[in-house]
Amino acid sequence: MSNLLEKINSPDDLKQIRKKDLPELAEEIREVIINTVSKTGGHLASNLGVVELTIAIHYAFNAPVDKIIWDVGHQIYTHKLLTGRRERFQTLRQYQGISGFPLRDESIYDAFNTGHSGTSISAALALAKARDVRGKNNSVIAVIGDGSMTAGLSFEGLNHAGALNSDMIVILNDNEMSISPNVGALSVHLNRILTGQLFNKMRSEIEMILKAIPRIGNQMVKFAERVEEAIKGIFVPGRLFEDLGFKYVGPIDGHNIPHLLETLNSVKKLKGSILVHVVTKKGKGYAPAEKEADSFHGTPPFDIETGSFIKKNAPPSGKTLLDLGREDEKIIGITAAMADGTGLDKFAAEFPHRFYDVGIAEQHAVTFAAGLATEGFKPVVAIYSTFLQRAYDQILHDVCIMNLPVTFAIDRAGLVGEDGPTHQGLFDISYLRSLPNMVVMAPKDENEMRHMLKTAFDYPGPTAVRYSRGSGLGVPIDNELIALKIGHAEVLREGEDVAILAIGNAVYPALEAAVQLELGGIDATVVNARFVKPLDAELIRKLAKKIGIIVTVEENVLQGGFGSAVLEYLSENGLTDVRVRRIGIPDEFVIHGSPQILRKKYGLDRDGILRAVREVVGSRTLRKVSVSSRLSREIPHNHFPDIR
Ligand SMILES: Cc1ncc(C[n+]2csc(CCOP(=O)(O)OP(=O)(O)O)c2C)c(N)n1
Repeated sequence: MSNLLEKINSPDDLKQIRKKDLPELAEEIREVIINTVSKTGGHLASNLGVVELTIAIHYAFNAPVDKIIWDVGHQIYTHKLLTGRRERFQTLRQYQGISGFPLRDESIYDAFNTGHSGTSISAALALAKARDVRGKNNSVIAVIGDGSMTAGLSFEGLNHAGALNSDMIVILNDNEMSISPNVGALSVHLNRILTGQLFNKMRSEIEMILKAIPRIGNQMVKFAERVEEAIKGIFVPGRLFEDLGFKYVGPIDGHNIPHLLETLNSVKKLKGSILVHVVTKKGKGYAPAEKEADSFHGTPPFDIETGSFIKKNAPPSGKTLLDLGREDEKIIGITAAMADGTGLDKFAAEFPHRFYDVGIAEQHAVTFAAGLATEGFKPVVAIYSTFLQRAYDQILHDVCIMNLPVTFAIDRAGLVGEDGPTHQGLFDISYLRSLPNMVVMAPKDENEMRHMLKTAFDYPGPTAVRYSRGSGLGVPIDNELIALKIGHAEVLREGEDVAILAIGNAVYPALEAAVQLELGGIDATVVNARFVKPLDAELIRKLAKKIGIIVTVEENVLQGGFGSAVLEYLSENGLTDVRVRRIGIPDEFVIHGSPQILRKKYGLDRDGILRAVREVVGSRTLRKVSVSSRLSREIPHNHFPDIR
């Protein structure tokens, strides 16, 4: 195979490749993507589906003068390979390597940072308007999947763009999949367009056959046309988009480069808002990903030969929600296009009538849950921390003000890692604890998570249980689920020199640090805080008075987080002579990298906690304490397994 890709360092280089060689380039790109993602993990299936489309876009348009905005941005690997990041592609998603998403700081070809669904049309419209104001004539293109098109924000963008009729192009990449098969009326509409195309094909074939019938053939064709007129509304393709003010073009085969080029070269000359409907196959060109596009949507490293994953574990919350669902038929599971990732797929399989995948519609998911709660049900919204951000007003306005018993099962809270700043779950403690009525908890391990979810369902108001990504620490699991006492922490270790108050997955590193501190003559109390809200005020008061030095540890931003809650309590209760050190994420966005590396960077691992405690305890005279190994036996070995 000649190496076409090696010659490409920019879209200008791409344009030197002969059109007839572009399919070969597509195959090379597929090979590089499969090889790299098999080692780094990443969004394989989505990327394999848009190789030809991306080549065609860069061939037809003139980036970076023409602006391309990738919705979600997870499908951007071919774009990266064609825009000067080929040599660094092996570093994909690694700490200090290239990002798996568009980053303006990384390349002039990345016009807008993305990560969450549905932002591309609004952003593209803005770039189009800015262009108009400046009197320029570059193209602006938003590339958006059919899954992301279901996001409310996408419709807001379409609605505004159609009304302004600005010159912009929306390329709808329709693979009939979100992460799982796409859901909702829009997906039915798109499907109908495709069926309509089949109908058109069938129609011309039938027409030919009828015309061939001697004498009555032409009459029958006329009759058929009249029938067709009657059902036209059903089959006018893209009617929805046309009504929203877009010119609809399509559907076209997203793997046929000549056809794509012809279409894109034509539409770039058109005025107004254009929607190009492109049909692709998710996972195209790699059989295991074509077959199981959902498993290969976001994949850990895998074996190319067999397509088996090196490690892929189900989130333990899935089984717990299923167990609780069996106990209480009022529990309703709700997810926003993340049934698999949140483990709700198990619940869905057993209770299909008590489960809703609402599509990429977090706001709707929360208000829908609130409505069900007013009717006496116990909805659980299983969602990732970062995506719940989008539904903040719904949590406030529709759940908390009415004090409704909606449970938020918040997965991927804390450092999520390789997906970078748009995906880290570092804000939920802050944004939830400020809401009246909300109870906020975080378990130290998967066993406690089970009890917390039980606690949540038993509580008559809104609750949030936030836990980190992964399959858990491998601790023993209690069969019986018991509700915890709201607002009560767990003292894991008693020492007199310093009190370490840790929350969630920071608890075990804090315990490990305490073991090390003991070796160095510092005797630490370690508290598993369990609740961010309400805090265990009585315990904190006691520790403040007795020990006088407090270190808080949390995988959340420091502003407004758990440590802030402790400080607020101390300040409001006149406990101001306590020395406090907060460990957490400072006032910055956390880039991509493995959670292990990031924990080290931000001092959230054992050594970081150790250092911080030593600093804050400082020169205070230390008593000699006997070395004990009792705790090290209690700490699970693998408490931050490198799982996804
Ligand atoms: C607001 C938000 N919710 C959920 C996600 C998680 N997510 C990432 S990609 C994806 C599916 C997107 O489907 P589509 O746009 O059709 O792209 P495809 O992967 O099928 O190409 C989802 C649900 C997200 N990125 N943003």
